[in-house]
Amino acid sequence: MGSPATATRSAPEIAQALQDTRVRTQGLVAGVADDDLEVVHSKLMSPLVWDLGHIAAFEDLWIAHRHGGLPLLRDDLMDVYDAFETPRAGRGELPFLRPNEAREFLDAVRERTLSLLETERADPFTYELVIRHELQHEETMMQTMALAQLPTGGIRRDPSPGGTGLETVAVRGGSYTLGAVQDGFAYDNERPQHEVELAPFEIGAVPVSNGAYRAFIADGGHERPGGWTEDLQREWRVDGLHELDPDAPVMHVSWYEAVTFAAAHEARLPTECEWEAAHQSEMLGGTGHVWEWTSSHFGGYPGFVAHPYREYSEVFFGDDYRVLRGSSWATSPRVAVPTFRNWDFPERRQIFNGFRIARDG
Ligand code: AVJ
Ligand code: FE
Repeated sequence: MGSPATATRSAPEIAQALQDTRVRTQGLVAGVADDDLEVVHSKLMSPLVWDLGHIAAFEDLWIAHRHGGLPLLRDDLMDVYDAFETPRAGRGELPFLRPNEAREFLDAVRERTLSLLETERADPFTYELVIRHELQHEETMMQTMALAQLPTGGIRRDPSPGGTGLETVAVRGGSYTLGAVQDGFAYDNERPQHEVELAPFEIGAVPVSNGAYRAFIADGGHERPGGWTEDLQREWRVDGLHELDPDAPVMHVSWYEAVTFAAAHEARLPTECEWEAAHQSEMLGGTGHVWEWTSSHFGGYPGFVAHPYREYSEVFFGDDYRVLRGSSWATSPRVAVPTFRNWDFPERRQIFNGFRIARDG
């Protein structure tokens, strides 16, 4: 897990962060042929070039249009790049920009962004929103690239933390203050900061390793009833496990697999409150390798207030999603703050997700 990003304030700092982020985006796709940018590699993911156009459209909407009061650069493209209106599955058929057009669109939007930054009093929140949005889409693109077996622009997994993930550390019960402080950038779902009362618990010293997971499968773990709901096919990640580094955290496992593994080890998943409390207690090893499933559903903290980017969190609250905590090898340190909450459907495994176990203390 990276150190929390210091709040960006001055215009030169913002310009630098925008630039660094764009260099990272361009580095990711630099070695990808135009055909591979345009094709739908997985029905779970957008074509990579859609992400590029969407990054530009989002930046123009928030900076030049909403913050600067200018008309949109490409009003005609707003529906194509509205993630909420157009689910990923249908994006292959959209009239999105071709690779060269998307690159030009990114440049044209950025030009307006930078000139606004010089002439207007910059609102750091909006710029930070745009920077982190692009960084998050970089990870989305890396998921697509991993599925398509395309190289991820020099960004690789870190060396393994070691450990099986079956060893646990004890965390004291009591009161913990969770969520993001009032100052600085945070997503609305990280606020308000609030107190929770936790019973003592144990949590995995590191995420569960490939080796421990492989032993579980070899032992017939995937024959267990597990946490599957009836409408979901039992789908286990059993192939190719022997080719993986046994000491690396297991990756691309669904929430159901994680729950079943934990139950087989007389354990459970941590709640997201437990995860954050353990992180505060400086007990968590091996963070920053994989997103870690928790048992928690995604919802608003007590007193939740949606921020102007309403579609970021609130529309996903409810029983459909599970929260993941921490960050993966593909997450920018600027995004990977300890209060950050990620979420996905429990059957999903295309993200860089693993898990650690927990037990009542
Ligand atoms: C926080 C990773 C679940 O990809 O759906 C990007 C991030 N939101 N653009 C997602 C996001 C809008 C979001 N996750
Ligand atoms: Fe987005």
